[in-house]
Amino acid sequence: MHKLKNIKCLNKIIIKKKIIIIMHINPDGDALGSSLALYFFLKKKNKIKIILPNKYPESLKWMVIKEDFLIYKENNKKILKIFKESNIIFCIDFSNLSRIGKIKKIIEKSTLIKIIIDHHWNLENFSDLNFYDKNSSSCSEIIYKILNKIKKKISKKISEYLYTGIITDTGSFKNPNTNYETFKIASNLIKNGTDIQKINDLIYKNNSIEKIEFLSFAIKKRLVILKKWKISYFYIKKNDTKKFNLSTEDTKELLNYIMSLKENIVSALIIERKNKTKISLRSNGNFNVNKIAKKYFNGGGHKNASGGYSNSKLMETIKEFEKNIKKNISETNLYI
Ligand SMILES: [Mn+2]
Repeated sequence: MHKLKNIKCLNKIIIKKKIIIIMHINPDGDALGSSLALYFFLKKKNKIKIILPNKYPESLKWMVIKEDFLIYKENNKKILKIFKESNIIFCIDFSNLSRIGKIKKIIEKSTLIKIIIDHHWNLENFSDLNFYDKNSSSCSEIIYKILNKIKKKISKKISEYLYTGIITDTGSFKNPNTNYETFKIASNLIKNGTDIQKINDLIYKNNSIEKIEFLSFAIKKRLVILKKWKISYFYIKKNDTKKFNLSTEDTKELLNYIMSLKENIVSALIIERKNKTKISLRSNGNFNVNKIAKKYFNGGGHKNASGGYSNSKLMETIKEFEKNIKKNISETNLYI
């Protein structure tokens, strides 16, 4: 990972090229932050387009730029043309083609140079060059390391995008993916001029009334706490977010509320989608949710944070989830 050879190779090929930067579906702060940091870094010497499979959440609108930004759902013909004319494609914050919706087919057929920069667990072998580190807190952290090795001074603007990526993916340095390197890099980004107060306000003081109303609804109607088992979870039905004019990305932070419950072992967010049910799992201490995600939900991740999906309906998935978690908690004899 981050072999000097790879970085030198990258440095050679990123001049006078037509470049596509693409991020995963339902983009988050890290996907947008690392993509935009890379965009501003490459912009002087290359022509670049940033492509999103679907729209970003309203709460992250402040990160978005007007030019060179295309959403697949609204510009699919134009995007096909861009793919034909480009030389390089950067896959940012994903390394599995299942994460980009319909664009998957275009990338599979394309002969462009494909470069992965990512930290997710499910790396797929489709690229020509990889900057992959599943122990990295965020994609932004990896991009920082690359830019730092290329030895260009990292501007304030780029630093702020990377800082945003790091704090959103680590939950402001609270999640288990936070480590010594994360703080070291964040501190360098602050040294480069990042206005931490401004970024914190944009992220944490940016709630809409709808979001607070949704939170209140979810706590009243969609929260299950199994006290005896120290399990708590939210389940979200297909139309729940629509009623509040929100996207699925806006449900993510529900997990933070239940993770803060004293002595909680497992927290989950179970979301009904079109043809499947998505599940995000978090645990405290030694309980390994990665195993659960792998074994029962076609997924994976890390010991304390992982996710997956089920092809069953919402209520069936909830049943499966409860059954399997209870079984595993009993087996590991965690507290009984
Ligand atoms: Mn990320």
